Parts: sequence; structure tokens; C-alpha cells
Amino acid sequence: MKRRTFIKNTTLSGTGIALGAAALGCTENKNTTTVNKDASLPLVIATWNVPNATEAAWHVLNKQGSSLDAIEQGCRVEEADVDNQSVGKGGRPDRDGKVTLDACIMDTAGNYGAVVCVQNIKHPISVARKVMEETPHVLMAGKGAEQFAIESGFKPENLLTEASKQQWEEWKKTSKYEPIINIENHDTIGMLAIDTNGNIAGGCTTSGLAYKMAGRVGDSPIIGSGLFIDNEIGGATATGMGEEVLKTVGSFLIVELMRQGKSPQQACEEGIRRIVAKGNYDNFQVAYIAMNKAGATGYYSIHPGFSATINKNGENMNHISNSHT
Ligand code: SD4
Repeated sequence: MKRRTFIKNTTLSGTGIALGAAALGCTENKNTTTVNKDASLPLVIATWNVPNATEAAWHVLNKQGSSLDAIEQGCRVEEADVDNQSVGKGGRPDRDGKVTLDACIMDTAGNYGAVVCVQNIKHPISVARKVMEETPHVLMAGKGAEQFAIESGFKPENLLTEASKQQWEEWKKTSKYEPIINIENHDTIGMLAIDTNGNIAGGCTTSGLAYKMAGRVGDSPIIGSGLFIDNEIGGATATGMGEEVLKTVGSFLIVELMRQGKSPQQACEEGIRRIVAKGNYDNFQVAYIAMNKAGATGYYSIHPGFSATINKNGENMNHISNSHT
């Protein structure tokens, strides 16, 4: 029998109540529920505890900005934060000591741009947006992506901080290739935003699995896996062991499940179920967040320890996720 633990949400009522309220177009206000048609818009949700990122996104949304601008601004906050060792500058390197970044973005029209394995550029989310908006392509890799970024005005810089370098050197002493997500490597930011016009965009940015093999790319920059947006239905994004998300095309699956009538929460749970159904999930973590056109949200993970940050009405709330185990 699988153990199923329900952890109380830190701030809001239980997920079911939250979803029920959102489905009704209501706001939750501590102990009361008030009917208010557009109360849930605008709104931003991101993986992990990233209040600075969701706040930056909220500021864009609150000024009637687009969900796409909100996503870019929100993701940039984590990319610039050297204390977040899973994203941007300060990210943990691959096993050769190189920081290689992956990011993607999707707009409300279903356009997509991404960069994979790009070095020396702190803001891959912005390069991904440029790929989407200024090239005929959708996905650029490695040196070519870096060259495109530099030609577009991005300043190359060393992304390996002293802290990440020292940890990598420590790791090299044993050289045990055992990257376990959620213990040594989390905080990849996946973000979904819905603006006042009800349009949804999303982004995902990461330095990937710590001490990965050179050239390894996970789910985060891959359309349908680390992120998928269908502005008619909603969006989903992932964090955790990218290989498992890729094999189940997790984010696309979740959006399609919402199209078939599942709530964001139900869809995230089914996305996780597809992974755990294969067995052998003890040593890795995967988590999803999702949002639908009504501004209802969902989040779910394989193991405890995952949380999602939601900024609604300018107020950040970190929600401890329920999980399969
Ligand atoms: C990857 N999904 O590269 C990313 C890693 C991650 O929190 O999400 N870390 O597989």
C-alpha cells in the first residue's frame, strides 16, 4: 500500500476548498469566501518558495502588464539571485565545472522560445524570449545560443560563484555521480501567470541537475515537458528529475487533462501518477504546478518537501504541496 500524506497548507484552506472557490470565481479571505467574478485575476504561481520572483511578476500584472512580461521579470529575479543554486548565476555546474543553463518561455498565442546548455549568460529566460520573438526558430543550443545572446546585447559573464565552485570541488573528491533532486538540487523556477485580460503565459529556467554530464539537458526548456501553455485551457510547469518529466511529456499531459475537464489539482495529481505508476521513484522528486483559465491553481509532487508560491492581490503565499508519498 502506498503511503499518502496530506500536509496542511500553510496559509490557505485545503486544496479542495481553494479549488472549489476558484471554480466559483470566488476569493478566499481567511475564513470567508466572497463571490467576485474576476477576483482570481491577475495571478501568478511559481514552483518552490520564491516570493521575490512572484512579487516581481505581480508588479507587472498589477500595472495591467502582460502575463508574458510578468513571467520574464519574475524568472529574472531567480536567475540573478546567486543564492539560488539551481537557476542562473550561482547555479551548480556540470561535472566538469561548467554552469550550463536551460530556459523556455511560452506566450499567450502558443509561441515558444528556448535555449539549452547556454554558458556565460545570466538571463536565459530573456534569451529564450528573443529566440521566440526575433528569430524564425524556437530552440537554440550551446555556443550558437550564446553567440545569439551576445549579438543581441547580453553581456557574457562568469556564472560560477565561489560557493558553487567550492561545493563542486568537494563533490569531485568522491566523484559519486548521484544527483538526487530535492536534496542537492532544487529551486528551478517554473512560473505561470494570468493577466487581467485572462491571458496565460509561462516560463521555466534552470541550471539543471547538479554535476550532470556535460551536455545533459533536462525537461525545463523542452516544450510540453518542463512547460506547456494553451491559452484556451491553461498552463503547467514542472520541477524535479527532468528525465522522468520528459518521458511522460508531463506539462502537455496536464494541460490536456484540464482540457478534458480535470481541475488543475486533479491534472497535476494524474501527471504525478503517470510517473509513480512506473515504480522506482524513491530516489527522485518531481512536482507540477498548473493553472486554468479561471485562475484556479493546482500543485502536487511525488514526495513531501515541495511548495508553490502564489501571488494574488499582491500578497505572496507559500503553499506546502500535498504529495503522493
Ligand atoms: C532538470 N527539472 O534539469 C530540472 C531540475 C529541477 O529543481 O527542476 N530542479 O531536470
